[in-house]
Amino acid sequence: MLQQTLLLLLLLQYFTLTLGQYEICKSLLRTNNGKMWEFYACQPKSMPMKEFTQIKVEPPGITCGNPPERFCTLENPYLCSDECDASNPDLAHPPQLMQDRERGGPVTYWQTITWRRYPQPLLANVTLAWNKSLELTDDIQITFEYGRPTVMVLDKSLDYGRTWQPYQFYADDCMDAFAMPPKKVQDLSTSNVTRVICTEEYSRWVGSRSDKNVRFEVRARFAIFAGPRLLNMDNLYTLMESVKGLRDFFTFTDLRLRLIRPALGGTYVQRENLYKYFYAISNIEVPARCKCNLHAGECTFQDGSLQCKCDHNTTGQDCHRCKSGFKSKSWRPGSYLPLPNGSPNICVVALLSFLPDCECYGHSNRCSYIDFLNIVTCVSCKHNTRGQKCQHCRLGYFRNTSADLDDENICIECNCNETGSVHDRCTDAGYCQCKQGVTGMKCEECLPGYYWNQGCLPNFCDEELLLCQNGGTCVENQRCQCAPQFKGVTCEQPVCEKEKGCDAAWASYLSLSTLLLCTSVNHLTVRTAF
Ligand SMILES: *[C@@H]1O[C@H](CO)[C@@H](O)[C@H](O)[C@H]1NC(C)=O
Ligand SMILES: *[C@@H]1O[C@H](CO)[C@@H](O)[C@H](O)[C@H]1NC(C)=O
Ligand SMILES: *[C@@H]1O[C@H](CO)[C@@H](O)[C@H](O)[C@H]1NC(C)=O
Ligand SMILES: *[C@@H]1O[C@H](CO)[C@@H](O)[C@H](O)[C@H]1NC(C)=O
Ligand SMILES: *[C@@H]1O[C@H](CO)[C@@H](O)[C@H](O)[C@H]1NC(C)=O
Ligand SMILES: *[C@@H]1O[C@H](CO)[C@@H](O)[C@H](O)[C@H]1NC(C)=O
Ligand SMILES: [Ca+2]
Repeated sequence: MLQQTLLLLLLLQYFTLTLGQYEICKSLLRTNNGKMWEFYACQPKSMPMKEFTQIKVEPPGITCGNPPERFCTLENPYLCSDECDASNPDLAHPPQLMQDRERGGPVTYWQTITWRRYPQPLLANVTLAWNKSLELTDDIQITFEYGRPTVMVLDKSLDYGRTWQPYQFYADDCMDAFAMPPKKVQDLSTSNVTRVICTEEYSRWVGSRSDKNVRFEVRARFAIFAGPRLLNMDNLYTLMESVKGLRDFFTFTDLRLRLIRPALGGTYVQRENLYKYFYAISNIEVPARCKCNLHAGECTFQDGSLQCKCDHNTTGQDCHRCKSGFKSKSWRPGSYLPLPNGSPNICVVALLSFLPDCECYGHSNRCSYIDFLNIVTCVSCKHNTRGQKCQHCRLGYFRNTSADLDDENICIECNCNETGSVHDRCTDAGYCQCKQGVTGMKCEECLPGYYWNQGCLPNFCDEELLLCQNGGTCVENQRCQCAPQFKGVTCEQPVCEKEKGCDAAWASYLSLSTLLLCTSVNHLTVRTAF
């Protein structure tokens, strides 16, 4: 009897999580006016995502078996018969054994080298990538053989691995490892359910292989809203819409396990037998669904990537855009509310205005009728467009000819160089009108024979003009740098040309002494005169 009740409860739990709501995106209704579609918010089913994972382990050489290596176990450290050998399929422990299906066969696992370099830390990263935004639907469960790590961090990324943030810290002593007080998910409440905590639940040595799993608790977090048996999922869905950051908390594109210290089997590391310390993971379970913004009921694996099968005239990997031609309103995600079917927030054709023929290619949703011209024209065209149908680009912009007319980025800024161009407008092909001597699409370069100085000025001197005289050199096409004995714009004047005594000195290269000589000769001359 008790067993039956338990089974029923388990079944109920299973059904609420898997069958649930929001399964279909639309249905065909018969009405007095004929058939018509009715649309609903919809999301794909939860799947075991481990099958679609790209797994990477770091640093290189962390996987055991190259060269072959012996290891011992914590339970019986003196029985060191096990061997890891990457070249022997029966004894190899490559990373893909974390995601294989064992189907009741022997347990297969990835294993690292042992901690033979103690006291250097034994660090390893396991990165799981999906190239797709996913939403957790149940606990992440990582199964460790030969003991769970005593210090570890689970990180997540929301941007395909560009940036990372901690998801949960794990340690046998949180204060010691991370200076964080230990918490349990049961300590969380509705106000702080998205708090990143450090937990000691999954890191302690339990003396046997009985508890192998490390969890990231999703079910227990859901239970804070939906009750211990997750019967009130409506409440969870309602809060998903209203509590800031709640949906994002369960969203990710990549996960990373940072393994920091292996199982010790006791309080201290025994230096005399370091072969019993290593990491071994046999399975990583990630139950999740594709994030499709409530615009898809299915998610498929094609061309090596998960892909939402977008409905509601949306498109994109996460159904995060309106299809072209359906942009009369801006895109919005579907909503879980109102219960039970939610709001689909579909993308609609750009033809919904009351005025006839109000076509603005999605750059405006308002038209006005101009009486004396007898035309309907779009008003307040957005995205830098203008024109009766928002079909032209504003001055200072040009049209991207490969983009659809309803593309938000159809108009590209001319971006003419302020100093080099006549004005900020450009041709249909994006060419700016340049001032004299200036060239380049944006008028940012000088023609040959010109140099840049607040625009392009004709070269004063250059190798062809050979303007600098008497051994002077041309500096940046702008001025002559004269040899010491000469001056003038083109170095045409000797430095002390009137003094006879300088004649001989001009041949000399010593300018300072030349000057001194000139002055002393001067004095001399004056004195002799008296
Ligand atoms: C693991 O990843 C972190 C960044 O998340 C990086 O700082 C660290 O160096 C990596 N560790 C190893 C052993 O590659
Ligand atoms: C990621 O997915 C997108 C969209 O499906 C695809 O275009 C891209 O090539 C994928 N990238 C990788 C690295 O698989
Ligand atoms: C979350 O909030 C509850 C009370 O609302 C508090 O008792 C608990 O300590 C908080 N948990 C964390 C991890 O801050
Ligand atoms: C999407 O557009 C097509 C073509 O106009 C239409 O038949 C279909 O009903 C639309 N679907 C949705 C969900 O709006
Ligand atoms: C023009 O539009 C196409 C298609 O949307 C796009 O791939 C391309 O990058 C755009 N070109 C520029 C210069 O923005
Ligand atoms: C204009 O072009 C010049 C020369 O290439 C460059 O130094 C300057 O930064 C440009 N000005 C702007 C606003 O881009
Ligand atoms: Ca396995």
